[in-house]
Amino acid sequence: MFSTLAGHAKRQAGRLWALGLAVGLAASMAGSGPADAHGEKSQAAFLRMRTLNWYDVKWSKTSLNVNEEMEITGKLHIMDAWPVAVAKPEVAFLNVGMPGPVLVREGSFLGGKFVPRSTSLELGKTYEFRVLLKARRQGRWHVHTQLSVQTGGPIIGPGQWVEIKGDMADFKNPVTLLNGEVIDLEQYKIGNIYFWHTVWFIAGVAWVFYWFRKRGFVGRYISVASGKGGELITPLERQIGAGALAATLLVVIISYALTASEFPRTIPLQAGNIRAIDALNIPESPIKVEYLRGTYKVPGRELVATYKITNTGKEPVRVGEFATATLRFLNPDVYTQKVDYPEYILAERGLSLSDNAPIAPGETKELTVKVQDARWDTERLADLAYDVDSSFAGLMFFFTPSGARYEVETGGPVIPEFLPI
Ligand SMILES: [Cu+2]
Repeated sequence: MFSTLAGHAKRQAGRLWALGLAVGLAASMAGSGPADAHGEKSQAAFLRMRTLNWYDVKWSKTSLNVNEEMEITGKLHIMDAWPVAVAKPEVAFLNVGMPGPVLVREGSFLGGKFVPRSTSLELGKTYEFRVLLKARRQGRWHVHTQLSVQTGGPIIGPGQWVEIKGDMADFKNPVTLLNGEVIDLEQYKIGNIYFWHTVWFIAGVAWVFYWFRKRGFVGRYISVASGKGGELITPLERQIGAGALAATLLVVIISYALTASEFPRTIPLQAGNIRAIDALNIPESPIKVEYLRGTYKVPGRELVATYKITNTGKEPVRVGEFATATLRFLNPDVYTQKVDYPEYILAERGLSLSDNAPIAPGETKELTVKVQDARWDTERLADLAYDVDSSFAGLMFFFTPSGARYEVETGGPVIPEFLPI
């Protein structure tokens, strides 16, 4: 009996060792690769898939000089499948995810509206967005779109590498004031702030040193302890204290008056939410999609989902793409041309169908869609098995021969399929 137990333990040890080796190898390989994603990988997969979907995202440039402008444009679909763990985007802010102001945001727009403040977005709607950026710091930066939802946190969009050449010292950020004066926001009045902070800091230090120069702690302690505390402060020192107070008040009053005359009209900080953002008017899709069931492999790089799809339109349609959590899984039969999208989240051959024939007008078809790509795993969507809600969602794109495109939100609960280790 002991010998069988020992044999069993030996086999397990061998297996564990092999597993450990594989994990170690994978970890060291991953560690040496370039850092493509910047935080979003570690977010819960179901939250990434079910909150929102960025699509048609375009970066107007990926290489520019300091002071040169670029824009990121695209569409933002707020998912109907919005999870209960995240507050609805009633207060949300359109942001850009980058390591500090390597580009400055000249303007951002949602539904054509300028949105420097938080906005209110509705579930199930699609919005057009545009972010105008200006290059500031030289280097190679991964620039993401991002929507921050109050109490929910950041939801990170696709990122693209942007190369900035030149020297940050040349950066200018001119802004025209209401009175017509043009200022450079990069430098404006910084000298003034340094000057006044330094003046008062020096005055404070001088005051401490003035009192400290005589007797010090011990001498003063002895004076007070021996009952001679009243003689510690001389009449001259009292006059100097009064003079210092008067000088301080005088400087405050005069500088206040000078500043008020230099800037006679000032306004408080502008704040508050921007409501009534126009959503895109997307005509109702003639394709009805009913999600039936789905599974995904753990560990693995595969999601298989079965749908009942009805085409009520006039043209045959084909499934061309499934987009979720910034990833795009393309059907190579539909996307025959090279797609311009960041490589780390573009699975050009990531989508295959159980039946490749187009869905004819009036036809209802049960179709199994297989999403299969290493990116499903590297972007850690396979980690759905660790989440508290094993369900997915995404946009499915249908294409007609005439070039029309219909996007339909799909998704639902999926069952993990655990592979033997
Ligand atoms: Cu990144």
